[in-house]
Amino acid sequence: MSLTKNPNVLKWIEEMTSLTKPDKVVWIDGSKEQLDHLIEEALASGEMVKLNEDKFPGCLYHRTKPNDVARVEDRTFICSRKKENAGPTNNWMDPKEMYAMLTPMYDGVMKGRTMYIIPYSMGPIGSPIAKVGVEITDSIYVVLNMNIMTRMGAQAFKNLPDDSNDFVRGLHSKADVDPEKRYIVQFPEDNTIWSINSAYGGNVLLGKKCFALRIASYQGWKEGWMAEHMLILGVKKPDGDIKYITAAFPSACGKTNLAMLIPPKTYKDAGYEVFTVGDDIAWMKQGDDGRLYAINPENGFFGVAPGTNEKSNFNALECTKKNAIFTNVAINLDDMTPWWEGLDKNPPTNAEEWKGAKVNGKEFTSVMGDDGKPQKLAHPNSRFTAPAVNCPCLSSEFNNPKGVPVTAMIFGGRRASTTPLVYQSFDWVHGTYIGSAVSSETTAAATGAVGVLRHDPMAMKPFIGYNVGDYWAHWLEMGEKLGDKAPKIFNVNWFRQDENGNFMWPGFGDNMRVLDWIIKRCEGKVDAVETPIGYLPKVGDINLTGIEDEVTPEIEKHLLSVDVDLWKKEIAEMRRYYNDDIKAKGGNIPQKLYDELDMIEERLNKA
Ligand code: GTP
Ligand code: SPV
Ligand code: MN
Repeated sequence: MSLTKNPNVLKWIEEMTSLTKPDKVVWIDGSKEQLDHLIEEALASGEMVKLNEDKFPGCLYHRTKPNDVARVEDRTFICSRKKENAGPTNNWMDPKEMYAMLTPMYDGVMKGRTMYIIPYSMGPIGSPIAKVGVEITDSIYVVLNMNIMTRMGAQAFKNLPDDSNDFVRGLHSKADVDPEKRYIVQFPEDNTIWSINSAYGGNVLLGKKCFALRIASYQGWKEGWMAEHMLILGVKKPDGDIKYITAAFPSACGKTNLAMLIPPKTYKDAGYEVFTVGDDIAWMKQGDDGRLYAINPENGFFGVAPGTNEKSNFNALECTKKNAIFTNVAINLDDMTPWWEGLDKNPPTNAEEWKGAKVNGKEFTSVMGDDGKPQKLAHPNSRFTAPAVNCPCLSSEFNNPKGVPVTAMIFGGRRASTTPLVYQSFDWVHGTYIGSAVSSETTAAATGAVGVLRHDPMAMKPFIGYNVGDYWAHWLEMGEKLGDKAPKIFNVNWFRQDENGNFMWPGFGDNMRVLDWIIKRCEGKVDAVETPIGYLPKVGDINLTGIEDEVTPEIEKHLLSVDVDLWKKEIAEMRRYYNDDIKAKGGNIPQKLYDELDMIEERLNKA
């Protein structure tokens, strides 16, 4: 029985059904009975494994194919009608050709399978910023994850008037999970996503990267709002006032960790608290008062498991304790609990690693992989899917349909050298330049080499659904619209290393000290040093109470220094990037960004 009368939805479903030819069609209404039944089915088929009901009530385990463990950027396409609208950061194919190539692959792909139709809302039901999607899939894993990550089921259609065509059509089939035939395709002008031959996370939970970033960034450009790869957090100060901050870091560079930060003792004692609104995606619109308001379109967290422990991210660990799904971690067979590197120092001795091989944990860590490194029990991009309601520090504004007002925006990445701990842009235009200049050492969140420095503008390189030049111009337009109510823009780097490759900044909870400086800057309560690259903290203005032993005056100076020679190289590389990687390949870089580049270079030459 269908859950809507909307003729546009029904017509599309009819077309997709006759294309994929499932044995059975099931509308996901979101009821507990229906979900319980699906879980039973997935347990019976082995698709999901039940974890320890006492220690991890309602939690499930899932293993993907070893060739299907991360986003596949080389197989991800933006199919706008004109190639120049996809721009230099995206793979492109003519939509007609793409549909023609994929249609035979979908033809009859669901024979012998059940088609699940998942209506979902990105954003709180009733929010003027929220949008509706419908995902068709042949995977129960997708249904169960979408149930955590979105507001799913019949409720979603409350946000879609019966005559509306404003919903995103997502078609997913795991097909044969053949990596050679894997395609993740966005058709921004059709509000459509087609994903085939994967059953992993960001490739198949179509509400997340495909809709909430690639399609939504395009919609935001057309409709005058922003969809960004940003966490949203609130810092409550001792005076009770809460300041909201968003931060864009590339995949696996610390968004979930910062979003759920626990302040160090000196801040807790003073009365500071941190609340999580979102850990990955922000949709932002100008409010009636002229300020920028942010909602988290998601309803759960799809977080990196390795490295998550009681000390590094207590709140994230708490999130995973009930009704969560674990993907590609290891299982301790003694008590059916999940395990990953960095959870604790006791790898299970009777375990199954992420590929399913039975291992003795202590012995296993001495087995060498193809890369010549000791094998891990959990895949480096193994993840937990956890309901937002589990989060001990979830913001009371999480479901606020208006969103939260943004005071500051932060960019960052993994940079072993060059980039200081924190600096502030001179203004919005300079901040936009800083966003365009984000680069970071690659991680396991996407397939390909790890640890290579690459440009990742606004941490959105894999997610901008249109021409990056137009995207930067849209940032500048938003700044003009917001005027003096625009959030202040900062850059941070938690990953600066010493000559032995050790991180120089303790990070995690101690990042609160940097947030404190950022807030004080926004309030005009602290001075700064004007440098060629922006405003830096004066030595002594970052509160180091309690970590003086770790962050010695020498380290502090180093973290807050601008090495003019390194920065001249950085600027030369940016000019090369703008010219060769963007402009020469069809990106229309706004003149204002070139002007910023010139001004920074001039300041560096004078320094
Ligand atoms: P996506 O979900 O892929 O978008 O990732 P994310 O940006 O949410 O990254 P996450 O918070 O999951 O962190 C990824 C990795 O960075 C984990 O291994 C963390 O332990 C590590 N990390 C996070 N914050 C810090 C920090 O302040 N310092 C250091 N050294 N490592 C950090
Ligand atoms: C990321 O890679 O930025 C993620 C995980 O948040 S995924 O959903 O796979 O994109
Ligand atoms: Mn992400």
